[in-house]
Amino acid sequence: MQELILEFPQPAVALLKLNRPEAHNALGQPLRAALAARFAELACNDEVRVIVLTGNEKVFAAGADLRAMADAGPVDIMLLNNQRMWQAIAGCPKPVIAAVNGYALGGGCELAMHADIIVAGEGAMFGQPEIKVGIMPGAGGIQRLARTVGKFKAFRMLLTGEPIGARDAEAAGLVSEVVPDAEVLDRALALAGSIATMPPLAVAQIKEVLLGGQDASLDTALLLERKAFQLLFASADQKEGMHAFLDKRQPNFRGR
Ligand code: CO8
Repeated sequence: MQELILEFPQPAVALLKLNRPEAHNALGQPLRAALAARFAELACNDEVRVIVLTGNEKVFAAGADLRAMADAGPVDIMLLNNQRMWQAIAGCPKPVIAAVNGYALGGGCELAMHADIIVAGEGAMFGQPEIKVGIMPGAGGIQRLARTVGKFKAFRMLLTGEPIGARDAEAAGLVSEVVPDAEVLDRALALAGSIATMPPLAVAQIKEVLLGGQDASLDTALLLERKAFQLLFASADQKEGMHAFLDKRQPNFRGR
């Protein structure tokens, strides 16, 4: 059985489904490698403009594979070179939408936080329970969580290991929107479809500037934003978008 399923449910949208239901989609090494390979491939596929990442109706992902990690030593963990797989996702230039039903725990919550938009079902649960098994998050679960929900909510989640529900996650800024459980994937695909009609160069610049700017001073980030803004005036899509507006017609963006 394939642990990661790739589908193309609509034009310009790739759908990646985590598929290890017997282990609650635990992110073992083969699944991590498959994710990295698919993200690297989709990043270079000109037919794909948006990537949707999902699990199943019960679980997004329950974290790293505890069965595979229980007896590991530090060198085993180092040799996994996990950062390479995370980098393939973090560095993806195309928008990534996580469609989350059920548990997004540990590495699963970290995976969701690698996305740019998170659509969650009302019953979704987000948490970093690593502390309960004697470790701590190691793939951004501390830094990304704290930068997203702030110090006080992050510490509560990290030090108790207790998950929070979708509504609390939304209030904390960890989720883009909450919808009924049965509508999560459809909503994520609808958002993906809408973004896929946008000019790809502007989409890519927005993603790069937002993420790059988060690590910079405000002045540097504003400079980055200004330069990217100016650069987009070199694109055919800028001319097309503005003239289509003035001509009262739909634009046809070609990514040029
Ligand atoms: N790893 C391996 N197997 C798992 C995992 C997991 N993380 N989570 C669930 N499973 C397995 C169970 O062992 C069980 O298998 P079996 O039927 O063979 O006994 C099956 O999935 C179903 O699980 P449960 O019976 O426990 O299902 P429940 O519905 O009762 O509970 C929970 C669901 C709450 C999700 C529960 O399974 C749970 O707490 N899971 C562990 C969550 C956790 O601790 N995650 C953190 C792991 S550590 C981590 O992620 C560190 C990340 C660092 C870097 C990441 C690199 C990828």
